[in-house]
Amino acid sequence: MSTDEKTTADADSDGVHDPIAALATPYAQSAVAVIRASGARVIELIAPLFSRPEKLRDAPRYTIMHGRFQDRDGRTIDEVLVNVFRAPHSYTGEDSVEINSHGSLPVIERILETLYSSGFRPAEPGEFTLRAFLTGKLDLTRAEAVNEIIRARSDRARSLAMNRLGGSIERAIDSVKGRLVDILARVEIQLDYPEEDTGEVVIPPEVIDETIVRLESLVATYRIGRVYQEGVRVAIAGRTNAGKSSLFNLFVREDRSIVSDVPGTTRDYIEATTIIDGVPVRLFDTAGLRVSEDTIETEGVRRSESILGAADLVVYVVDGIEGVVADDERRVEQIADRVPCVVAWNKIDLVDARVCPAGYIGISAETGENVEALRAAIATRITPERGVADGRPVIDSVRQKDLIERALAALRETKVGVDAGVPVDAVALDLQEAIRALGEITGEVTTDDILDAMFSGFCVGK
Ligand SMILES: Nc1nc2c(ncn2[C@@H]2O[C@H](COP(=O)(O)OP(=O)(O)OP(=O)(O)O)[C@@H](O)[C@H]2O)c(=O)[nH]1
Ligand SMILES: [Mg+2]
Repeated sequence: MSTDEKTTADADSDGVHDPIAALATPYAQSAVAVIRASGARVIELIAPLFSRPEKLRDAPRYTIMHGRFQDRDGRTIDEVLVNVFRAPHSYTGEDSVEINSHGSLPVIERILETLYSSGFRPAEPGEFTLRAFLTGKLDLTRAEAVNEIIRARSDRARSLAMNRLGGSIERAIDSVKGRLVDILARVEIQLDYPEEDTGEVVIPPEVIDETIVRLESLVATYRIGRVYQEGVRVAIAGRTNAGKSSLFNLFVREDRSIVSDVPGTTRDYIEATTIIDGVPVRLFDTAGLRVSEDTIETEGVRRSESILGAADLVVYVVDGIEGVVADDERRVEQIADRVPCVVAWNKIDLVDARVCPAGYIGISAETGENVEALRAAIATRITPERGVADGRPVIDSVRQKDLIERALAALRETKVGVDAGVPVDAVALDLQEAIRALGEITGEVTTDDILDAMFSGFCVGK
């Protein structure tokens, strides 16, 4: 290990227990605000600022107390609830205090000022969670999951992050790593004590193969994690007057886009977000695709084409009254060449649904008839490996993905070496590299730079 690396055991020697405090709720007027403090001597430092100092000092492991929070001159700032969590029974693993005050901006400011002039310093983003990691309460995958829950943009993303917070990634990595460590240990004994007759130590190729398969399937889940977190871009396209804006409004449940019987109503694209089957969707209504003399409309069509170019899925709407024309066929073909495309046959309230061409989903954007079927068709195309994601660890961190890939590269090298009969000491280096990369995922081995990069993406107060 190089000198700037640390393990969880170093937390004390690094002096990370200095008292920190921060607002954990938004800086805005609200019913209640939560101010969080953690570190050495927090209870001692806060006691003189509370109307019942002795009670606070004597509070057992987790206690809620009602009283007044005061400035250093004993003037009451607000009536508060103070929650005491004694180490190690706290989020950070240190002594911690949470002050629930009224969610008033002057109250929040005065309490923070008082804390900052009484021995606390403002916490850095993610510093409470960093401490939880340093005191061994959370490994890095769970620490990342905390941030992923906060940032979840759909219920599905939340549930996948909860699964990670429960340790699914940590367990998956540890179980893979454990087997590699066993092999390496035997190899190292042989290298360190060549005079001992340990028998010939071989790296079992089947274990390497199996580990590669397991890591490959874990890394493949990154795509699933991303879709649920970042969402997808869905564009509604079609000729003018097909009913694109009507459908757009139906999906976003409000009259966002202007609907009229004048062809060329939508001249620029309109964007809104919605959720389809747990996936956050950026939905785009586009200008009807047609050749126009009007320069503004032509520009709108150009923009719409570029939106279509960047979409992950296109819903192509045909006006059922006019039917599918050659222009539609050409465009659908062009689009489907590049991205998944769902085709809808609109206005079935006016036309006989039986004439709906094969492959098209007959809908009415006006009455909402059969729009659920369209929604379901969109869902199956945008939610990847739906069943697969259930209960299985799904990664959502580029850091974890990169490290798994690093471990995989090292294991593939190991395999090449083993297959070619390379001496075991040379192969051991690749194996060590794989173990090291896996250890970085959970944070067993880490550096300040890695931690800084990771926790700076957190909210202050978390
Ligand atoms: N009866 C009926 N009318 C519809 C339906 N969908 C849309 N319309 C009508 O068709 C006309 C065009 O609808 P829009 O949603 O503005 O069509 P658009 O595709 O956005 O048109 P442009 O923006 O001009 O390209 C409006 O008068 C809508 O009320 C439908 O399912 N049934
Ligand atoms: Mg429109």
